[in-house]
Amino acid sequence: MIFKKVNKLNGELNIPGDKSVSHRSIMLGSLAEGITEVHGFLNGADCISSMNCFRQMGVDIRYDGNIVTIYGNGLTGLKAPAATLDVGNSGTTTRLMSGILAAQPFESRIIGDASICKRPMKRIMTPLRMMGADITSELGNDCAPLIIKGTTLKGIHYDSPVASAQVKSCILLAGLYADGETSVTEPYVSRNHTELMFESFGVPVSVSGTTVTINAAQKLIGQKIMVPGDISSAAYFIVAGLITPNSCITIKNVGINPTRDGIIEVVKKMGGNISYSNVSNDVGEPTADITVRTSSLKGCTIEGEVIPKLIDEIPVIAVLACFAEGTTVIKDAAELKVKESNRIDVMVNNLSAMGADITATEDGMIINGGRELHGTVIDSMMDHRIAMSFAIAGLNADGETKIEGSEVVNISYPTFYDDLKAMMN
Ligand code: SPQ
Repeated sequence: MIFKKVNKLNGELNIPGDKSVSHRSIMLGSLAEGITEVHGFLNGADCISSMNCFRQMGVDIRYDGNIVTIYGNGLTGLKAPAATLDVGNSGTTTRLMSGILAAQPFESRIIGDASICKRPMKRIMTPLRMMGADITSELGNDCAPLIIKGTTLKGIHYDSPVASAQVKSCILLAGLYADGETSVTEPYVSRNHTELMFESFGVPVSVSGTTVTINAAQKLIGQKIMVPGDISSAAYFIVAGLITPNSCITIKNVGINPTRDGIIEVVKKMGGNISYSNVSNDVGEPTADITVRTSSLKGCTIEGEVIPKLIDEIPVIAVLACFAEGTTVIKDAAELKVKESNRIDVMVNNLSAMGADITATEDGMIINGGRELHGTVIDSMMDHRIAMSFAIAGLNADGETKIEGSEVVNISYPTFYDDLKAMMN
């Protein structure tokens, strides 16, 4: 796919459903009693992987392209899958589902694509084993394929070395089945969609600072879930509206959960013209329409507790920083190295190739903004967030920006290019 400079972007759009919430709706709906109806489900490859895995375990999940209807099997009703569970490219499916599988009365095997087979699984294997789980990495490299022999679990307290919602959620899902109390403390609060959804399915959750505690559940009760628009997907349009001349973009019904809204905080700190309207707290996850306008931006430092609140937006924030006056420093973000690609190296190499002044550090990057970008060939490394970030950079660079592997946006935002094109009219 090729991108060229545009001189304006204007319009309104509805962003697809939140990926994190969509995954969790499939998992909790499958474990619930009764029917769970999911509105606004993200029809992206990762969430479809979750759906197919639970179908393989005997859950009747129907999707008409609009509403997902899950006829839950109850906490103890999953069936042994007849074949290996394939999670595709989805880290969330791998890690969250492992917590559930650890407690089932059957053995399962998880595989995924080349990227999944390189992502670290020790971070979930360690706490799950502390709970009594039998989980092994088939190749002995602490990565997938994983073999999980379900067994009886006991509650633990786990001090997580990383702020990771996938680690936290894996332990909490295992905790639904564990004997006694299960709690997780994180260095900083990570996204809390699992906790919010537990509460709505009838599982009490207690939160104190960065510690979350639950007890074994008796049952989950099927729910109606309204999935908000994904702020991680909205981020590309937020940045596009800020850096492209003569632009005004309104993104409707975006999830603004305070554990996910770090990009808004950063945009405000950089002096961006961004505002909320139609703020709603009605449906479990808060939402708002977000409007952005072309802005003069200044660099800033992004570090500490805001990092887990914008971890997936850092690639596109790096693009934003190239269009700000002065220096932007991103720290405490070493987690970027273990995503679908090494997002520090891939951003630094590709933005450097476009002419940006950007340097990689151990746990982030330093960007001196204000240099003109020029088009080049970008290898997406089959990472959806890299492809979308460089589409936005390409619309603001001289010459042609060619993105290889551009189809990878299917993972989280299948209609991304169409939605972007609609802003150019
Ligand atoms: O599911 P996957 O592949 O891990 O997806 C990513 C993404 O960019 O879409 C990360 F690469 O999002 C993660 C996110 O980084 C989704 C997630 C969740 O739903 O719980 C939590 C974050 O990961 P982590 O490792 O910080 O818990």
